[in-house]
Amino acid sequence: MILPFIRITKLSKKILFHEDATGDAFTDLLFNALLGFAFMFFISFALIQNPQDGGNIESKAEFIISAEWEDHHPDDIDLVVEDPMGNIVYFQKQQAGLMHLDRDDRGTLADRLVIDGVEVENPANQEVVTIRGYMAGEYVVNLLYYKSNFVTPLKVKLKVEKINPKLEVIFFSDYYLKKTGEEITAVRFMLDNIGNVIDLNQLQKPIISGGVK
Ligand SMILES: [Ca+2]
Ligand SMILES: [Ca+2]
Repeated sequence: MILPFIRITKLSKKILFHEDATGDAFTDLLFNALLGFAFMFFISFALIQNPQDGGNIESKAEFIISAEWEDHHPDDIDLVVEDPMGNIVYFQKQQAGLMHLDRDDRGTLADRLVIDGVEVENPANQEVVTIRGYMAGEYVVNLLYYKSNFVTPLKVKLKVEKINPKLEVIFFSDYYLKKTGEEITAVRFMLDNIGNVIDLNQLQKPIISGGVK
């Protein structure tokens, strides 16, 4: 595709310019530069993808576990989740097995960022763990009160959602956590080998003893 283009530009050059050797060298340089730009232009177009062709980020999750507490609240709640293989995901290990901690929400800490010189705040307090592929057995979902700033208990809303084949809330409950270091088992859920929830219970199982951080 490039060769015919070269021939055309050389021809145009002869038709348009009748100059001496110095001028000819200059026009050669000029046309080579133009040719270079034309080539880069062509490559740029070749690399542009149709937005409908791809580039989609596949967000695959089978289960989503979320903990939410009051907006603008400075306290830090952590999710700690253990899978049937004993993998544990939490703030110090954000990926374990097929589980992923999407964000360690630390209350109001790190909720502010500066965009173009303007400070923007995300007031939401929400911590989310996604389970991207399930296995048969029991998952344990714990809440850890990492940082308490007040004497009144903090209300935390915990939700477990099953994504496929259709979105379904398999567990939802509110908890009141009282003090720094407190770790409670919010729910345990048992899956069969095709991802059906076959048991739910709240037998307590500390995963991070003493609430270390
Ligand atoms: Ca947290
Ligand atoms: Ca927050």
